[in-house]
Amino acid sequence: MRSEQPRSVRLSDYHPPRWRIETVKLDVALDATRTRVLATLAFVPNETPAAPLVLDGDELTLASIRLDGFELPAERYEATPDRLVIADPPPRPFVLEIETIIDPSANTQLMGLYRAGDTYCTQCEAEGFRRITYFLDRPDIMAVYTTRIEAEKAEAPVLLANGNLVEGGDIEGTSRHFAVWHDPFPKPSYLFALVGGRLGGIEDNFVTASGRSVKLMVFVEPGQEKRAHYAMEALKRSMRWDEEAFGREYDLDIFMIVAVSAFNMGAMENKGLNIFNDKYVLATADTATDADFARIEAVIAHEYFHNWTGDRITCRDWFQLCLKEGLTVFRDQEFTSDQRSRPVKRITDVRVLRAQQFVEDSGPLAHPVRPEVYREINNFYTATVYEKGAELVRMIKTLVGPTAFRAGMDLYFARHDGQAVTIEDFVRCFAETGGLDFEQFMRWYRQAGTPEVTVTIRHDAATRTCSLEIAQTQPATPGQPVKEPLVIPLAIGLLDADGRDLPLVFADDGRPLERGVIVLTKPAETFVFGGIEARPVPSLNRGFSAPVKIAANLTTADLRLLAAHDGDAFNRWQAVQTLASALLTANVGAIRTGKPPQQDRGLVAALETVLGDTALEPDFAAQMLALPSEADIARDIGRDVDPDAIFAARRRLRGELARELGTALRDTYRRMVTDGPYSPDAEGAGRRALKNACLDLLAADGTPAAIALAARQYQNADNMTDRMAALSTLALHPVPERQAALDDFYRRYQRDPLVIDKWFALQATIPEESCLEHVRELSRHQAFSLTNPNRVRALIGSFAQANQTQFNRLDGAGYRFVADAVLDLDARNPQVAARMMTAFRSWRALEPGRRECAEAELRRVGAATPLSNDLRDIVERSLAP
Ligand code: B3K
Ligand code: ZN
Repeated sequence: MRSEQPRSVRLSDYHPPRWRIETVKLDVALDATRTRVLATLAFVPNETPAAPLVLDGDELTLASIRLDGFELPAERYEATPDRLVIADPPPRPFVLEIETIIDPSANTQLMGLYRAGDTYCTQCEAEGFRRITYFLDRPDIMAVYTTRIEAEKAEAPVLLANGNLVEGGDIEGTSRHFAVWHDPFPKPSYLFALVGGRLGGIEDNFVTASGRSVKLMVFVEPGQEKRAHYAMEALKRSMRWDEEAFGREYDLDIFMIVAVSAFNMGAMENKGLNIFNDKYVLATADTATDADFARIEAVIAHEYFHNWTGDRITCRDWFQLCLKEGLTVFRDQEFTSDQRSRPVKRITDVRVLRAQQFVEDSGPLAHPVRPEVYREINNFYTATVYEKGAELVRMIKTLVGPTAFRAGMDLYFARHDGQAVTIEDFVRCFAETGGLDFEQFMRWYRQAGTPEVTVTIRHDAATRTCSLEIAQTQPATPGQPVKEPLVIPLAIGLLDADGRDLPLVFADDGRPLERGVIVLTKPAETFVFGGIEARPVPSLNRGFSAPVKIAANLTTADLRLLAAHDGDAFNRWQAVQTLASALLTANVGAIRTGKPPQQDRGLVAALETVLGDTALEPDFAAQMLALPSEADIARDIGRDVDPDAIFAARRRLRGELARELGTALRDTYRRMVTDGPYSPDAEGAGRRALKNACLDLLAADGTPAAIALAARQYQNADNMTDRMAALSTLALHPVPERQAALDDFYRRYQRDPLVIDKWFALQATIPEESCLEHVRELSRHQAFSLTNPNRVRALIGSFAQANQTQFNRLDGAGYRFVADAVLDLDARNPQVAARMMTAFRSWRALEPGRRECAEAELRRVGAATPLSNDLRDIVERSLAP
């Protein structure tokens, strides 16, 4: 563990590399505890006079070092586990041969070379390569890599690295063999990867737009091959889509995906050799839900798209992380929108953005999309960098329009291929193709916090005009007390009483509003539209064109009209959410003050219309039925949050909807039942989503008939989606059917860790007081292991992040349990521990009693020793005043 005091790295301190490395030859002799790495590095000075050579390391042991073929005398260098310094290197190109010895079996951080089960694999982003050899471990050092791997044939019959396979065979007279891989594309060290192990696999082929044939491989544990086919299909669709949508062809002769069982995050885009958490590869109808299939498709696409946005063009430094991540998320969102339902994709993305990024942005961990300082870069792979980063790309597209956007992307690829660049380089491309000045827009990258936009609509019958008075404010965030106004592209419509869009023409000059988008740039401004007879209903921020919070003087009647008629599907959904959220927020207040709760016939009527509208896309209808989550309501309330009151208000409303909409829910449920074999496609998934949303609401007040329906669906399901949905519904009710189904589930799937993760996660989210004790017991279950990140996230992560009432128990026991688990975990895997600790990030928004308990746990963790940099950084930022 790196235990030195955290250093701060600043964007303003960036200095171009003083040395370059042009080629890297790695010779890796795999061994479970003593892997030998011989790195041959060709250095070229990048400054005159030549600077001292300072290479990064992390827990390394140097075995030997040679310069231009001669052993380097001890007085010429200084080597520690985390640095290798040659104070007086030759002022000319030279070659260093560095031999290090590493222990993959002891690597519990899962950074660098480690073992996932019996498989040797690597994870180098962000700073893991320095755990393999001493190096200039920064993304602006781009080199051509040749990797030779050797291993015992029996232990690792499969040997993989980046690029194309150039050589391989047995090592005569031994039980070992080797493989040599060459990657002709210069790349930063964080994209290096190698894999060795006993792996099964499936193979396919893809012919690129220009007719090149590419071999595709998906490697999995032997016996899991049949679960890899969906991933392979998703890969081929991704490759085709990137050619069609962005003109990007694949560039090597082979593209490989390897699924491993122990991985710190989702997947990694290493050039030509993507390494995946097996959760995002393995899927069949009986082990994966529709949501799992959709996530696999999206992650496969995301990592594949990195080949151009990340690998061919990479980041100059880690502050530019959103250059590759925000852009690649945007690209995978567009891919999914084209493969599935665009409106539903937008709704689910905005749900995630609000649930993750808005929450991050309103608490102590708020940071700009391009941070300016970090102590541990791994803590900046955040919703802000990824999801808000993607929103900024989307706004650029909205501002310049689709044609100039595509031209800007083409320019970016043409101009910067093979380079390590900055956000400015990226945005400049669109400034040029779109003919726009992006100077003010750049504030989006620098300013943290979610902007608030207030809209006041006024109609003047005498002048037949409608005005929108719009003000924007930027909340203060840590280190940024004062902010400047942003460029906010707001897609809007004005609806007449029948819900039809009125033509939008500016009152002063009769100019039509282009593409339906007004662009805010000032703290306050007014837009006046003419030729409008009666007060229209405004539809604001259509398609969520800007990642902002909107407050407008809309009436309940306005919202009902939007819910029923808005031509923008996103805002139809938003209107229902706004209605439900207003009601729930009011009722939380009522519950806390002992007043009678309110009802909203309008909401019931709106949902009844949804259920009765057989022309609606089922997946979209399912989104309309889903009430704001407890976390959504907590976020809307914003301060003095009482999770128990939120839970009670939400439960009450769900019960009411079950009673009021019973018949419609049952009819829709029946209408959505399909016979015929399961297929994970969007259409079938949509029908199941609506069916299961109906089931869950029907059962909300726990009537025996609905519980029986859920129990039957559980038993009769021929796919994991329906089985898991029924189990999740049962999990909310303390009925005997629940335990029976949970026991049955374990019996059926006990040999399948990924499925048992669902079983852990579900039990960790049961909103009952006994949950914590039960989670404690499960943490001692034979299927649980603190050494596997998927198990940890399933049980402890779900409890901390998805069980609002029990994590936030009044007695603080939920916080204590999670803090203890985090401390345990920190000693072995700081990255996962730090991520888990972010569950405390909203502690200041809680009511005083809980706030005090959560703060005490943060302080206790902060005072523990030893503590990793990762965890210390999260705790200290969370507590900073
Ligand atoms: N680039 C990786 C994430 C690496 C995280 C390092 N802590 C996966 C991705 O975003 O595609
Ligand atoms: Zn990514």
